[in-house]
Amino acid sequence: EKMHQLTNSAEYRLRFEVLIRGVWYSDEYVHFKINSEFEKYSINVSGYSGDKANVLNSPYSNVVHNGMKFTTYDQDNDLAPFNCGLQYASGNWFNWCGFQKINQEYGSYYFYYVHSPTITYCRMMMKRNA
Ligand SMILES: [Ca+2]
Repeated sequence: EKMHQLTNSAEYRLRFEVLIRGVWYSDEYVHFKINSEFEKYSINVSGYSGDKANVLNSPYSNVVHNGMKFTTYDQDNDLAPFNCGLQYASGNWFNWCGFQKINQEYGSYYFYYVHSPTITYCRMMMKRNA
């Protein structure tokens, strides 16, 4: 709810940072908005730049996160016939589950095409545009 309020009060950007085998990678969207509770806190991003992957706009349409509603273990708002939040033990803007799984349980899944044990650190940050 706070992210919705903030991103609708001003222009915000969203940044992903991951540390993989000792190297930091970042991906950024210059426009970032979270819609209202009525819209299930769906996400809208545009203006990608970065050096790893356009993680919210995968080339595979069934895992594009952009425009998706937020799913949790008890709120199935994704497009899969099951709950991706339960399946992957996380909350996310799942489509038919995901491409980016930054909140996912450690040890068995993937992020940026990389098996998660190789990721030392990952974070999402938002910042008001100047
Ligand atoms: Ca579902």
